[in-house]
Amino acid sequence: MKKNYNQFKEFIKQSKKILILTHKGPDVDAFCSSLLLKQILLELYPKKKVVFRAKQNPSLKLPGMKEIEIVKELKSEGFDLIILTDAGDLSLCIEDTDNVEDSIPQIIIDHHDTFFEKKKNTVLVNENMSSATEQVYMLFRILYKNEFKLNEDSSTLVQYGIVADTGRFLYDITTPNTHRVFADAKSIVDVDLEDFAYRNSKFPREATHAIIKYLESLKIEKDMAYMFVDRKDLEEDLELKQGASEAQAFLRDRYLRFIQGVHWGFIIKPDMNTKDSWFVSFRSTKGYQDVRVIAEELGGGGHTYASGVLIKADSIEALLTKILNIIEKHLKA
Ligand SMILES: [Mn+2]
Repeated sequence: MKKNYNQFKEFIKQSKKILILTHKGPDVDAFCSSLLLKQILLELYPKKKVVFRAKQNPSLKLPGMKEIEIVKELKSEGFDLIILTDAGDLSLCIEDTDNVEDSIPQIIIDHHDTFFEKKKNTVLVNENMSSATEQVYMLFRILYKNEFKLNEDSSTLVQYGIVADTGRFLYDITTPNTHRVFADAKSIVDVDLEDFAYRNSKFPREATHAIIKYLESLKIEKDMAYMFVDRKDLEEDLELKQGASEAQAFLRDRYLRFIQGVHWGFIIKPDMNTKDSWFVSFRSTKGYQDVRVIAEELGGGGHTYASGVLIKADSIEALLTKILNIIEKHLKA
């Protein structure tokens, strides 16, 4: 048995109150892996207290989502173990205003390529799988063997998490094991994937105004495109502020790389919680640009063709200069 697997079990056994957290702005895999983890832990250890806290609900219906504790501020008081899913470091899960003790033992269950400095009292489980959901499933499958059984709810979570993060098995993070795990889950309950993919790709009509604003900023340089909205515009325009996140996700996933001649690029959104922080998301078509190295140099991380960074800059102009300089450097390299 792998050493970190045994450590995982030890950490769980020694704890009484477990807090599950996932990355900020959680996606489907973040929610599915967290909910799956919570459900399995409660089945295996009914006497332990297991709480999953987040600042927002999933945008579509997921089994067990009613048990998510929605909070304004994340707090770790009273817990003796923190488990992070779909994130490699606590800093990706909390904001400055949150109250989470870094000294509490931590288990990190992740699948991203970016690795953080290892801290004391921390167990890392990351075998670079397709999704955090697949990693949670494999961990329990191997550690608990026949004690661990899927039911309808957990099978649904496994399928949704994998389908969301692999883009319905299109991305090359999909491995034979991903298909095996999916097959295990599908033999318990057959979820309607077409319906799920459709619901998962909906966006609110309120995002339209923000989409227009973003498109006004579109710049294309050779095979790269980028878009942004400025913090000043966001502060003065409530409609833009409310739609910015959805617009950013829509344009990032379904517009940026789909312009003829464009293969990669980035999109910027101001972080409204801190006055000088910005989210920058990079995306590339397979085989074109390694955007992870660019994000890493800016202090972020992710996958080769999908990466991101939360970055500080005084103005949108200063931020763009910083990003474009690093891009230029990597293009020459
Ligand atoms: Mn993920």
